[in-house]
Amino acid sequence: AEVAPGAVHVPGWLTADEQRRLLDACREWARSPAGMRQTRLPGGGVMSVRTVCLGWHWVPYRYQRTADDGAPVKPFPAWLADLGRRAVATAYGHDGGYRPDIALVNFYDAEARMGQHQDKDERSLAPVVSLSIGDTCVFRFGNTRDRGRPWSDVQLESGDLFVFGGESRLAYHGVPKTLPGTAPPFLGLRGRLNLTLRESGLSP
Ligand code: MD5
Ligand code: FE
Repeated sequence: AEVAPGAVHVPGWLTADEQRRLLDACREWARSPAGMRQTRLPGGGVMSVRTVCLGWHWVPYRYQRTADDGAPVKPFPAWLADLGRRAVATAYGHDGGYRPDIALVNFYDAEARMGQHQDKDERSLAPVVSLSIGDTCVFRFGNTRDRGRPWSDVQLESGDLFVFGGESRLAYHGVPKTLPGTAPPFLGLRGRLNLTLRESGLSP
């Protein structure tokens, strides 16, 4: 369903097998070195979400080659780029030559939230592909002007695909809450994982 221009929600896009395989991959990526960490903000705060990066390592508010522990960022696998192209083709009817080279894997425990923000640290305005696994969340899709209203709250469930491109690429958005205990039992996951695939626009 097209929620706004360029913003397409495809509920239940990932099969149970694909969700299990992505979860296994995330568990591997989460391991040190260059593993999952809570991002420190310049103002002294710490994000409640835990994040591991592939391809390029995100620190507020830019991308770098090394993780917080000084280790090289984990590679962005070719199979994940293929999945990203299939996702864009599903949402838009064609993949537009999509070549993602960054993945941010966010883990939300029962208390984690993400405040309203824009994703503007990429030099490319190619779409962001979002894949959800585990607990359902409330996703707040806002406007391009500021953090305030109007917004619409959408529930994202395990297996859902969301593609943010075109006019929606720079919309404010966040995750005001998750719904603990709603993950499908076959996953054996407490919490929520979200993978976002992006094009950096940086040289390889
Ligand atoms: C999440 N992650 O559920 C979300 C999904 C992040 C982040 O926000 O920055 O890691 S990505 C949602 C997104 C990306 C780009 C544009 C828009 C939404 N949007 O225009 O609403 O953990
Ligand atoms: Fe974001």
